[in-house]
Amino acid sequence: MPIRQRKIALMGFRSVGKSSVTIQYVENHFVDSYDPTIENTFQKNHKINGQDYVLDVVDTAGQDEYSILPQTYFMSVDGYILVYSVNSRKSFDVVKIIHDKLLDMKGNIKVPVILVGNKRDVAEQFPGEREVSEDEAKGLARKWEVPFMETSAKEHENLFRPVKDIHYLAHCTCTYDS
Ligand SMILES: Nc1nc2c(ncn2[C@@H]2O[C@H](COP(=O)(O)OP(=O)(O)O)[C@@H](O)[C@H]2O)c(=O)[nH]1
Ligand SMILES: [Mg+2]
Repeated sequence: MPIRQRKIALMGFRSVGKSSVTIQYVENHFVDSYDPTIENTFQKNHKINGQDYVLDVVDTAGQDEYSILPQTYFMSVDGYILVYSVNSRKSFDVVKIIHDKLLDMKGNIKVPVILVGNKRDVAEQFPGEREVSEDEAKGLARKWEVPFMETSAKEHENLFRPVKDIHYLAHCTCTYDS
């Protein structure tokens, strides 16, 4: 079978851990400080049900509520991992805005998205710092009809669920406006 190539972009507010999740996922280690302004693409190979996939994982520099998303994020990306951090309400608001923009640009077709609440370890250690409950995020994911998980890039927690979820992203049939 020929190798299939898919491109997946991590998007979200600054400092939520997009780069940490990406590097933990692709290279299996935690980086404590990573240049927050750069965008990088990593490659990871996966075998899913006997099919080889090469995933291009785009770790974007981050967005805020005012960001104008570049065309390339719509045209060539197969699936999106929208990351917020469980100790930042603002970052949760930002993923909602990004999701709206994606739907808008794609003409409201179903956009393949995974919702990820990172820094779960912080909320476990300091419950008072949690600003977004798991239930609330589950509710949003249900509304969007997308997979959701809380992760910790630091504790390497739940980062292998994306393999299953990437299966979901990789099998979405995306239609692009030409
Ligand atoms: N405690 C904790 N810190 C994290 C986690 N993920 C990232 N960080 C820290 O949060 C800061 C921002 O992470 P980074 O990956 O650069 O965020 P990005 O701007 O979204 O790419 C860094 O200091 C990371 O070490 C996590 O799961 N738990
Ligand atoms: Mg980053």
